[in-house]
Order: sequence, then structure tokens, then C-alpha cells
Amino acid sequence: TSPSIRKFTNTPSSIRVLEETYPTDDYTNLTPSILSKLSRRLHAQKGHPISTLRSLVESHFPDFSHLSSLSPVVTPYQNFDSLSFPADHPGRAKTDSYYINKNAMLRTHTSAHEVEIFSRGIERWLLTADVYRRDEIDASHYPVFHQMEGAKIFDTDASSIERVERECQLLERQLAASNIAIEDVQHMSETNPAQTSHDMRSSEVTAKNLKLCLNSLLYKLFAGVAGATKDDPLRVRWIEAYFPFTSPSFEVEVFFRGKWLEILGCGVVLQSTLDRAGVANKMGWAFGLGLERIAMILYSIPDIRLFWSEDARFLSQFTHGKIDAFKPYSRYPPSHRDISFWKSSSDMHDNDLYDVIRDVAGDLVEDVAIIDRFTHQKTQRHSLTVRVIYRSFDRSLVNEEVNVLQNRVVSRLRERLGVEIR
Ligand code: FA5
Ligand code: MG
Repeated sequence: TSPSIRKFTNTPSSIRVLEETYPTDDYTNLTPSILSKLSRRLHAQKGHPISTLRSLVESHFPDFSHLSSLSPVVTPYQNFDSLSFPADHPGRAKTDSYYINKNAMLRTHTSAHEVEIFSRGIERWLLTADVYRRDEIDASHYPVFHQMEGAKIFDTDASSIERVERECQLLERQLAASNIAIEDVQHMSETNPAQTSHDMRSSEVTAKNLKLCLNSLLYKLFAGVAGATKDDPLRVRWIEAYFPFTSPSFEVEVFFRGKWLEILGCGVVLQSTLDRAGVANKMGWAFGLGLERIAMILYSIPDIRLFWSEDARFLSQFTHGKIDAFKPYSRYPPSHRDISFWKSSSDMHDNDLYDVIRDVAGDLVEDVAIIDRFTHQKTQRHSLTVRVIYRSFDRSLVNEEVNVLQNRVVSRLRERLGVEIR
């Protein structure tokens, strides 16, 4: 919680997370709504789209170790320092991540386990896990989601690199043109360089192998996507990216419902990560897939909240191992409510607002948009106008009920964030 929240709430002196008790401190910002998600493990729920997607990806990498039961509670060292995040990286802030206390947090990405897994001597692996981030509220963002990390490392001598190159040639031959159009980007560039400790050729071969392995997965996953044809193919593009723990780095985006949707990040593993894991003599690549984003495309699922539904009308549509387009059940009308308020201090973060709304309204909130912001000339106070859209998947919300939710949001914003309603 930001200092502004702490001032207005009484955090208990300890909290229980997955059967363990932790002391709280001024980092503690886990909310009940997030705590309730820790035991769900959608990736292990047979028949659930996230679990089927995981099986499909695992079957594409049969000679990799398949891991899926590492605890979501990690140290900031694992999540950030072991991956060379700088001390002032914004991801470390309490406004962006969920902390149990200063020394324990919920992982924000599966990369948090890279050093640990490489140091066990595993050279090719996939890890599926739930990850947690304080983020905006809309159809493709949810504070809990699932990632699948994949990594492969190998020896750096000439004959090992040649072997990786031969594998590239084989993969290139297998990748046939189809109803998917993939736009590539350079393996390396001035803004996306090889690491100083790598020679150019090894780095290029590693980046190329990474892209081919992922393209081959994308062809397999997306070949059957409804609507794509040879003449009007599904569009996929590679772009340059930046991560503190890879170089060169890339992201992949898919054109979905009129927008480019980012589905994965990846790159050549930073040598310092491998040094920390005690495998300094190897090099290789890693990727992190956003499973909900990919499943939304594959199953034609319009809203990320649906993955958390326990409604039989959602769950009964899926069979383990099969991808069938989701048949949306009747959409009920949305209701929106606006709130305008003065912030209690300038360090209140938008994510504090989103957490309070999520905590009150759960999955009945579909979207939160900040529609106006200004600073009062004389008093320098900050004002926000926020539009909250409520909608249930299961039933029509009556006005009365939306009013009750909205009143609860308003009083919670007062209590927890000290805002003054305008
Ligand atoms: C990462 O998390 C990196 N750890 C990925 C990586 C792994 C890079 C290994 C290099 C090497 P990023 O923050 O971009 O990167 O998230 C990865 C994917 O998770 C995104 O592409 C997106 O598909 C998904 N994602 C991110 N935020 C959300 C969210 N709030 N809700 C749903 N999916 C999300
Ligand atoms: Mg990204």
C-alpha cells in the first residue's frame, strides 16, 4: 500500500498466505480478493481452457521438463534482483506488485524461478504458474493471470552452436505457409544488441532458434483459429522489446478484435542470470507466454474475467485437450456510474483505486476508466473522475444493486484512500 492507504486502514499485525503466517509491515498490500485466488490453480484444473492450453504447449516441447507446482510466494530477490532488475525499477514499487511484507511477495512473472531451475541443472524446461500484478481493469487485464515460462540453454563451443544452427534449418523447413502471416524483425539491432560477453554469431543463432521454436508453436496453436483463411490470415508480428534479463529481447503480438494484443515476451538470457545459477559456461533463450491472452484468441473468449467463472454454462463448454470456440451466453446490459473526488495526497496511485473497486465489486466490475483528471490552480489538489462499468455474466443487475455496489465503492474509497467526494 502507498503511504496514503496505510494512513487510513488498520492492517492486522500478521496475515496467513497458503498455510503460512507472515508479519505485516508498511509494504503489505495484499487484498482479500487477491488472497482468494491463490488456491484456484486454473492451470491444474482438468478441462479448463488454461489447463488445456498448458497441455498443448507441453506436448509441443516433449523433451523439456514440465514444472507446475512452485509456490507463488517468492522473495523480491527472486522476482527482481536475480534477474538484474535495477534498484529503481518501477515494477518493484508497492503500486505495481503485491507484497506480503518487505521480504515476501507474490511473483509478478514466471521468470522469478529462472535461477532456481537452471541451478538444479535443468537445461530445457517449461514452468506453468499463476502470477500477480496490480494493473488496470478491462477485458484483457486481470490482477491474477497465468504464464508459461520456457527456456533452453546449451554449451557455447563451436560444435554445440552448429548443432543449434542445424536444428534451425530443420525447423525452417517444417514451417509451412498457412492461414497465419508472421511478420519478423531483425535478430539483433543497435537498439536490441547482443550481449558483450556473446559473440555475434552465437547470439544470432540463439535468437533465431528462439523465434523458430516459438513460431512453430504459434503455427500449431493458431492453425485452427476460427475465421482465419489463406486470403485473410491471422496476423502475428515480432517486435523489439526490452527486459532487464534478456538481450536481444522480443515481444509477439496478434491482431485480435481490431487491436494488437501482446501474447508473449522473450529473449536471449542475460549471462549474469546463468552465472548466478552456476551454469556460466552455457547460453540460451527464455520466453514467457501470457496464457489467458492466447486462450482468448483460441477459444474466442471476449473477457478475461470469464476464466474465473465457476458457472456451469462456462465450464461445461470445454473438454480437456480440445479447443472449441466459446459460445457466449446472453450478455446482460452494462450499467455505469461516475465518481468525482479529490485525492488525499498526490502519491495515491491509480492502482490503489483499481484494487479498492475490485475488492468491493469482484468480477461484477467490467471496466474502470479515468475520464478526467485535473489539478486545482490554487489548492494544488488533484481531482479524478472515474467511470465504473458494472456487468454480470450470469444475470441482469438491477439498478438498486448497482447503487449499493457504487455506494460501497465510494465509502471504501473514503475509508481506505481518504478521498473527498466532490
Ligand atoms: C514478462 O512477464 C517476462 N517475464 C517475459 C519474459 C520471459 C521475457 C522470459 C524474457 C524472457 P510481460 O510483462 O510482457 O513479460 O508479460 C508477458 C505476457 O503476459 C504478456 O505478453 C501478456 O501476454 C501477459 N500479461 C501481462 N500482463 C497481463 C495482465 N495484467 N493480464 C493478463 N495477461 C497479462
Ligand atoms: Mg510486455
